[in-house]
Amino acid sequence: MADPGKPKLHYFPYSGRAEVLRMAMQYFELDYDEEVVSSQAWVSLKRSGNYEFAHLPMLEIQGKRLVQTSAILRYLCQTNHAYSTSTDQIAQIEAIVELHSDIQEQTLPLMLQDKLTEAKAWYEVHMPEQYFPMIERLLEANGAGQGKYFVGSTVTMADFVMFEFGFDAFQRSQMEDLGVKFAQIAPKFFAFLASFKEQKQSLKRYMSEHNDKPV
Ligand SMILES: N[C@@H](CCC(=O)N[C@@H](CS)C(=O)NCC(=O)O)C(=O)O
Repeated sequence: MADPGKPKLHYFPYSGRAEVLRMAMQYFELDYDEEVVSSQAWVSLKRSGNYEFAHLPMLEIQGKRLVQTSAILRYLCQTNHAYSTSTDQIAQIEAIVELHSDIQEQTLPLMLQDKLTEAKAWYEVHMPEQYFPMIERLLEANGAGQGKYFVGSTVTMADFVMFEFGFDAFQRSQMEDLGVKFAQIAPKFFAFLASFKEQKQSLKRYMSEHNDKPV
C-alpha cells in the first residue's frame, strides 16, 4: 500500500516539466511516489478542483498540494538546504531560473509535441551565439562554485534548472548529437553537467535508467 507520508508527484507519462522535480528529489534522496496521469484521465481530473490551477505537475507533500513547477522546485530546494538566505544570492538564483524560462518558453512546446528536429534547429541558432556565452560567463564569474555550482559554493535551485536543461536539450539519447557538437563551444557548462551528475549516486542511477524516457 502507498505510504501516505511519502511525497507524491502527479504528472503525465513523460519527462516534460516534472523532470526537474524528479531530478531534485533524486538528488535530495527523497523517497517519493508518482501518480502517472493519462491524457484521457486528465480530462475529468482537470475539472475536479483538486489541481489548483488545473495544470500538472502537482506535488502532494506534507499535507499540501503544491502546483507550478518553479514554486514546487523552490519549495523542495528551500526545505533541503539548496536555496540561500542572502538577498544577493537569491537575486542571482532567480535571474538564472528566469534565463532558463526564457529558453524553455521557446523550446518546450516543440519538445512536448515531439518536434525534436525543430527544437534542435532552434538550439543550433540560439545557443552558440546568444545563450552559451552567458552561461559560460556565469560559471566563470562564480569563483566560489569552482565550476560545480552556478551560485555560491553549494548546490542551489539554479543548478537544478541548468542541469535538467542541459540533460534534456543536449544529453538525452534523442539529443546527444547536439551535445557532442556543443561540448567544445561551452566547455564549462558541459563540465558542470558531468560533475553535477557525479555528486549523488541516486541521481546518477536515476539518469542512467531514464536516459531515453519520452520527452
Ligand atoms: N506554469 C505551469 C504550466 C503547467 C502546464 O502547462 N502543464 C501542462 C503539462 S506540461 C498541462 O497541465 N497540460 C494539460 C492542461 O493544461 O490541461 C507550470 O510551470 O507548472
